[in-house]
Amino acid sequence: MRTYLVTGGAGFIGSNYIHYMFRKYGDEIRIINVDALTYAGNLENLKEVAERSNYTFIKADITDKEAITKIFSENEIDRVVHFAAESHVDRSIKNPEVFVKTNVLGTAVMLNCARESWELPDGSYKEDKKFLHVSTDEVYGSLEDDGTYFYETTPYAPHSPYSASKASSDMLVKAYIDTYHFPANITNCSNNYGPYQFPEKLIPLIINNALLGKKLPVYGDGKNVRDWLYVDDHAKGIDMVQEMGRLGETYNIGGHNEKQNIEIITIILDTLLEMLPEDDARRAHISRDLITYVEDRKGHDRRYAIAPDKIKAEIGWEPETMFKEGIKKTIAWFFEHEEWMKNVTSGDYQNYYKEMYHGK
Ligand code: NAD
Ligand code: TDX
Repeated sequence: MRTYLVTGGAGFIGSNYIHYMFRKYGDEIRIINVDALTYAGNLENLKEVAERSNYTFIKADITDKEAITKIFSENEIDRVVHFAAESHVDRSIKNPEVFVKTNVLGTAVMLNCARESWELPDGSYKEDKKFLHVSTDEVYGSLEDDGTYFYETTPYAPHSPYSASKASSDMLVKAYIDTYHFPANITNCSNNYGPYQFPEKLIPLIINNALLGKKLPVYGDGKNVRDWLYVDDHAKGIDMVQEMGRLGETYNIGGHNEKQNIEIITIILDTLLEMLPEDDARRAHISRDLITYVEDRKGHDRRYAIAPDKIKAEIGWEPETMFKEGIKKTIAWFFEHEEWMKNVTSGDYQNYYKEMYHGK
């Protein structure tokens, strides 16, 4: 039975990945989820799998070398899937240091512990060991509105402290591949959306605010473009790259679904009205009047767009969920999980929101 060590599995993409993997492989695999449970980590995301005999949760910080070494020494790990990171650009602008600590130092610790556990005295590796580093398209910088795309060969040009820290972590993985022939892949993915996404990110924030009749904050002119991918499609891509990708290679994963932020917001408003029952009182306040233009994000990247040609040609992965369908599934999930939203937006979230949006 193959054993996976998943880092950051209590966050948005990590928890969706764990659900995906158990749906796909059932009892054929074992998953150990290591997560420090920062503000973004939530064990409620995993309550359906918590009792499985082939699932274990360990609360640990990936920068804690001793704790990570212990996990490798007590378990025969076959796959590492490394999600754990500080992931929100706006937070990185306010507090960059924790991004360097978790994203760069944490990745170094994960790489080093895996290498120490997997490397044989002659410099080769135990059979069938693989490390997948989950990264972002933001490392490539910003595109103009000119129909160009990010490719695996696009030079790195990160702008925010978040993307600079992710770029550094990618460089470390590449250094391990080149220096130690370390058995790793990197995936650089576009913006994800779907169940369990923390409402500091655009889509869940807009859904939550619209349902509460709160203003919908749009940065700058609202015409920045992101390439949205439904999170299950990402989870599938990660698994396919790890099992079918060429070791040492980077694969871009993207939705082929570019939209301006303002388009996303109007689609969400229209879909909410389409889906809410006729007698639901919240319909009365859901309108475009809630859209509020606010100060732009510092260093705001204009456009991200991925051409997922390599992953399609080599591995056969393609995005499967059309945005119209994905956003309906996402909104339906939020309707069914009002308690989840209430829980994650109580406490610290209120302070974050007040500071970030000046009480608007
Ligand atoms: P998230 O913020 O929702 O989750 C991050 C998880 O990592 C949380 O569970 C948190 O508790 C955990 N974590 C943070 N610091 C830790 C530490 N020091 N030790 C152990 N655990 C720690 O993030 P996400 O949106 O699920 O993103 C997951 C990964 O995917 C990240 O590496 C991110 O850069 C990458 N990514 C995200 C997107 C996106 O659209 N969200 C797109 C492309 C790539
Ligand atoms: O209130 C808002 N208003 C607004 O206009 C928020 C939260 C965002 N925005 C804009 C900024 C971006 O142009 O919406 C766009 C999307 O913003 P985020 O959801 O914060 O995502 P982004 O900055 O694009 O980064 C995301 O995708 C790549 C993830 O957070 C990263 O972890 C991932 O690497």
